[in-house]
Amino acid sequence: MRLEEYIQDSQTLVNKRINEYINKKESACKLIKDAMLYSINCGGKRIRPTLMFLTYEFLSTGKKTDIVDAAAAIEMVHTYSLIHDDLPAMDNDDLRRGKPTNHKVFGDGVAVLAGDGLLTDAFHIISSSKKINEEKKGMVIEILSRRAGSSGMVSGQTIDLVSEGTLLKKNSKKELAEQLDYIHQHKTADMIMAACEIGCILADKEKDLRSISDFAQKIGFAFQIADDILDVIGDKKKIGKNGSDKKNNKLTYVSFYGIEKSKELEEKLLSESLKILDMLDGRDEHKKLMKEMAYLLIGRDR
Ligand code: GRG
Repeated sequence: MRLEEYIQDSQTLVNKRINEYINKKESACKLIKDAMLYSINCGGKRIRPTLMFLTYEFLSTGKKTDIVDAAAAIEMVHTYSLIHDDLPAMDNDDLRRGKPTNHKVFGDGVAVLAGDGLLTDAFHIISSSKKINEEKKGMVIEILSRRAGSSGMVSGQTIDLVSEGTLLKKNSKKELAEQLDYIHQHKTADMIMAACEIGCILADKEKDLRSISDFAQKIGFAFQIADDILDVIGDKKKIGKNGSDKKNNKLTYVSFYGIEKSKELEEKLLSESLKILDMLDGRDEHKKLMKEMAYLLIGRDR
């Protein structure tokens, strides 16, 4: 199977499951369902669900549909984070996924609640799943809540938020470099790690968890460096948002290391991640797709 087909198939599956799940809610009010589905249906590459499916299928003989509830959950958590990130109190962006941001359409208050709804329901879709076995549910929830919560993405976002204007302050170079890695690790890499770790756990391959985490951490970092580069040199239409890092005086790889060095770091992380994959046993077809996915994350065709 070609990677494009694999991604499309993953997108279709996850979109269908999230829409079905939200539409079916009887006591949820129409406004919150509309606001949640607006951001879900605004596009989005579904990178995290695709990585979860790939890791699962690489390490087991199962198929995507077995774990669709976990894949839907991680996309719901991701979409919540984007809605909140775009709010005036955070990045104050008008465009996301090429469309007006949630708060531009529904107002700030409803956008906060749409994010809250997606986050909370993500844990409900897992806990009420008829497909994930009971023992595994606890493990999946533990990983997702740890990587998305205050030990993970929320702290990355917090430091990112308060780092605005940091470049103007007198922090030492070493402190800034540490702060930058902290942001990239937690804001971005943690959710990529959660996707692959959950795929690995659901495949019943705890023995491979360390290697899968390392692989995911490297591609997660590389993905964020690529995003920093795109914010500066990317085609606004293609990336579906206006570059706002410079405007917000953000500490990014590009602002700290410059474009050339950022590209070098991205390449190094990519090649290290591929070496980790090479040491793992699994279905060859999926290993190949995972490698292609790693290239795609940094915006390169293989
Ligand atoms: C609000 C707690 C909280 C966290 C927000 C995801 C995030 C953290 C902020 C968004 C800004 C940003 C550049 C984050 C880095 C991760 C990243 C590149 C997100 C965009 O993910 P994609 O490219 O987006 O997968 P799509 O739209 O394709 O889903």
